Amino acid sequence: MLNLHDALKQADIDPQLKEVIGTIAATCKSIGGKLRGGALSGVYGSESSENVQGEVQKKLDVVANALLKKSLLNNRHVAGIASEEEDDIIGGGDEGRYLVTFDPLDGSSNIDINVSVGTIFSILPTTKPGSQVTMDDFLQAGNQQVAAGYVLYGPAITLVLTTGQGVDVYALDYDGDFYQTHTQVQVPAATQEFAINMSNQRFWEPSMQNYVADLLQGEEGPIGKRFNMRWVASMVAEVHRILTRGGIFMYPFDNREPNKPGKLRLMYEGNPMSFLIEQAGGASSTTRIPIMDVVPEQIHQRVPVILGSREEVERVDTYHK
Ligand code: AHM
Ligand code: MG
Repeated sequence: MLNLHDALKQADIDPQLKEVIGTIAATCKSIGGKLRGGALSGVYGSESSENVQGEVQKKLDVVANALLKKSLLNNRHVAGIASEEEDDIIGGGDEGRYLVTFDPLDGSSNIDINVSVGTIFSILPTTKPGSQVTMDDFLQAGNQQVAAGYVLYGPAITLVLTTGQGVDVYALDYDGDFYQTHTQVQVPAATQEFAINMSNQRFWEPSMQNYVADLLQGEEGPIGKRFNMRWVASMVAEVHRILTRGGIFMYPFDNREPNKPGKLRLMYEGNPMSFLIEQAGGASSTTRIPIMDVVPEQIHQRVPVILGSREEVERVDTYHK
């Protein structure tokens, strides 16, 4: 069985990019170690601080962010980082050719209850190698990503990675190495399973309300098939389920806070997950355009996220035409 190091060795990508991916994987092992210890690791509970988006930070949000920040800024190939838990971008080495954006601990509401959470990352090329990074360097559309992935801290710790040549899955073994368990994962085009937080129903746009109402009508409705529903409230777990057996995940626009177009963030959640899903043959959309075509205006920008099995994502787009 190939470990991550040997799999990257064989990959036809820039050696510097391999080192950046290696750094992220190694750091996620440490984050996984903290989660394994649960309450014994002292990472349950909240901090008194809020992040830049006004969300109360969990202790593990802060710990995971600090670990990734330190290891990535120590990697000379990293020109800069942006994190869901940092107010601003942070410059790295002048010689670095890669920018890393990440959500250090996604699904924070699940930490204290011992349910799956994850780390999500996206790697972009620098637009001006050799000079200090600026915000403009980061504000690239998702279609510029050179790699993306996540680590799911569930019953197994799983790394899922794309470098634009399909999607590979690795499991963390007891000896501390990630080993490749699946290559070229494919999302089935059709599905009978959807994921959405139904408690927000009244805040959605009418077209989204209509689509979900039709899903609920099952074989008696216009879609003509029965659907099952799942909601883990950890995007990493939902995307992993979809990569494994298909499905559609939706965190659409809602008018609870009209100045925020959705809950999820483009640079740390929307783009990397869309890159993975599309590399596995699935689709992603804001309901209007492909997520990876959105040109970001702000680093912490939010975006409506619809992704998963192609047939269903296309159906959502049709409801919004
Ligand atoms: P977080 O980055 O603060 O953890 O928020 C993102 C998470 C996603 O993992 C998940 O899909 C969503 O928020 C769940 O939101 P809700 O609690 O509204 O159902
Ligand atoms: Mg998140």
